Amino acid sequence: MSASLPRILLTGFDPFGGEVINPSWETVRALHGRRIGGHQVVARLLPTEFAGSLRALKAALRETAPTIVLGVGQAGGRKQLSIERVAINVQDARIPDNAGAQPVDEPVIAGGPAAYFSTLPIKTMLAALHAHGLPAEISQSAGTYVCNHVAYAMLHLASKRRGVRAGFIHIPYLPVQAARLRGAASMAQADAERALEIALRAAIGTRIDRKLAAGSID
Ligand code: PCA
Repeated sequence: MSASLPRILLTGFDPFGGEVINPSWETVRALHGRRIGGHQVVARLLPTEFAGSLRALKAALRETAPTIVLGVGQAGGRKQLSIERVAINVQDARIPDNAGAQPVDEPVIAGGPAAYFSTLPIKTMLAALHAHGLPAEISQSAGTYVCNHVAYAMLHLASKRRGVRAGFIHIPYLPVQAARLRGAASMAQADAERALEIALRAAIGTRIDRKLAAGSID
């Protein structure tokens, strides 16, 4: 790690739910060490576990002292890259996590606010992706599984550190996963890597987000 450059912490997850790879880790590990917009990227793997992910996240934050934290996760079935707007203070697991835990209707942080909004300029990031011909959307829910859990905790921890901005992006399956799943949407790893780089560059260069309609009615 360069001592002089500000750092971006990028996190990805290990495989879960019967998969043998997770596109989030494959993508962020490929960006590890890259320089983006005068920042150095540091990638860290988080386990797909409610408790373990937060332990690993806290250690990574301590170790890297980033100015930007971007969590990345797999959202199997989504058709395009999803920039998450919000993380909510709930854990409601449809399947057990990789440690066998299956919390239902528990808070991520007892006594914490109901939700945190991303502190990255999500609309500017979206517009940058579209301008580069990459399919992306704003997502109004990061779910209630480990990704939402990590996104909420990141935003909670970042809210206590001056000058630290945080957000979360879900990416679709990789083609190699979709080939087995017959009909599932996918995004090539090279596109996902390029998309994260473009989104991060947009985030670094923008303090005040633009207003751009990207809501949903469902
Ligand atoms: N996706 C899961 C957890 C780990 C991952 O990559 C989720 O969306 O919650």
